[in-house]
Amino acid sequence: MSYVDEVLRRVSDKNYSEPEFIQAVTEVLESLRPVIEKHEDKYRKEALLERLTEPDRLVKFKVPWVDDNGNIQVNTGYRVQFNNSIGPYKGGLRLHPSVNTGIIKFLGFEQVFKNSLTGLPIGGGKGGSDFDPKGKSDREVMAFCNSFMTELYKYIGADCDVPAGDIGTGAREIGYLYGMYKKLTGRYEGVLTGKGLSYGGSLARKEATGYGLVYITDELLKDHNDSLKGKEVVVSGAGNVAIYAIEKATQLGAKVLTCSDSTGWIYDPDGIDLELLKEVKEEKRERLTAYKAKKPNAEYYEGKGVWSVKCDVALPCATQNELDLDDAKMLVENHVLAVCEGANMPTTLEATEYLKENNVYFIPGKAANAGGVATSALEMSQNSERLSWTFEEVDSKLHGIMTNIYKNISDAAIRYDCEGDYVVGANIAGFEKVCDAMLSQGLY
Ligand code: NDP
Ligand code: 2IT
Repeated sequence: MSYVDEVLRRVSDKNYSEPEFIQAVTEVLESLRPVIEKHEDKYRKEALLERLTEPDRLVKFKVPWVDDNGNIQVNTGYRVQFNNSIGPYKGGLRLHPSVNTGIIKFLGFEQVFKNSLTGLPIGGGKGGSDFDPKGKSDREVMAFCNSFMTELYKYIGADCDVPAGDIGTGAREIGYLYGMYKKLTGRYEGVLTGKGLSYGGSLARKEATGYGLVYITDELLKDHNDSLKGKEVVVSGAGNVAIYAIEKATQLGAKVLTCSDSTGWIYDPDGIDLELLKEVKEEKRERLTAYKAKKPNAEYYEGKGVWSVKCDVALPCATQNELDLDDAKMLVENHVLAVCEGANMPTTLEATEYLKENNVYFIPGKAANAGGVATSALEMSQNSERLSWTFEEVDSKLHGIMTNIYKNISDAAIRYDCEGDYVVGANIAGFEKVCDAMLSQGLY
């Protein structure tokens, strides 16, 4: 049996109750076949793939807090420190009821390759909790964050592990977490990113993931003698990534027709009204029905459905496995040109295969959404030198990083005779640096 098959079987057997983790590992190892085959004996002897697919450590802890009715609630907190061979662990904290060990491990594993692709010195980590911030008062969110940090602070630090935002964790949550970290340790350091601008945050971090996604999408189209200008774009999600992807796509001359949340979706024939969307989601934390109420010309539908809308470019920006084979078939039938992932692993393995077979350009999340964590690393640099850069400075560095990622994943695919396969390109380009660093540092 080939080394890749051996390790895939081992990972599936060992982690049988973690389907998302198995899915993420399968996608990466399948792409790495040509690289591994070249050095099969050496890598097997080094147990390189076993070491790569086993996190350095995973902490799981109790998070008790008191709700507004005086009742005690108990959630589970997680932090996975997956691989720090190229830099301190870095990755977000997800607060969503669906969070479990397998979800956190899949996200941590993806983060290792994504962070490598940024070209910056950051390793891979992820964390979170099954706590749901939706519908909670600010006081309840603070009570949860305080309790979460009283355990998490033992494992993190500016030079060791630097968490940030993800689903359900935005500026409000990062602020409460930072306050408690400071109180517990007495240290004012860049231990979290996505901080507010008044206490060490970076300009353009809020916009970075969505902007970066659109920069790389535009780069892809330009490489194929096209551009985003005049394109019709379908976006899923209505959170941090979706909002700033809509903003940048609109600035570059595209028309964004949709957005969605977990209860329904909007089709706006005039193009999504960004100011209204920000008011509904960022300020008032409302459902998308509030968008429809203020914009009668838009259509609102319950459930999922954005992939049925005819478009040139699709940007999934909500959550994992939100774009399945049936959705891919609808997109292909409607002649979609490109699918670029703003979320982490939003496209199922079958849907990805179908899109690629039908010549749809496809950029996987670990490359397409890397602008967020890259800008987090820029926030860490600013904190270390105790300076703040301007919006333009950070944004232009972000643009440069995304252009570079596109070039690297495109070149890696060409080197392995897979021109245009950006999944293979991203996995190989991300892997090469981590592999080299792991082998250089010996067994640890
Ligand atoms: P937010 O919490 O800001 O927004 C998430 C959006 O997706 C909301 O509209 C939410 O709807 C929707 N959503 C979440 N879960 C589901 C679900 N199970 N079914 C349907 N809709 C869902 O998160 P972000 O925008 O930060 O994150 C979106 C994606 O991007 C995630 O996959 C995240 O891992 C990834 N990502 C985020 C980065 C960042 O910098 N924030 C960086 C790189 C990747 P509702 O409010 O109704 O739950
Ligand atoms: O998935 C991701 O890359 C993030 N949620 C951002 C992580 C970070 O450290 O900024």
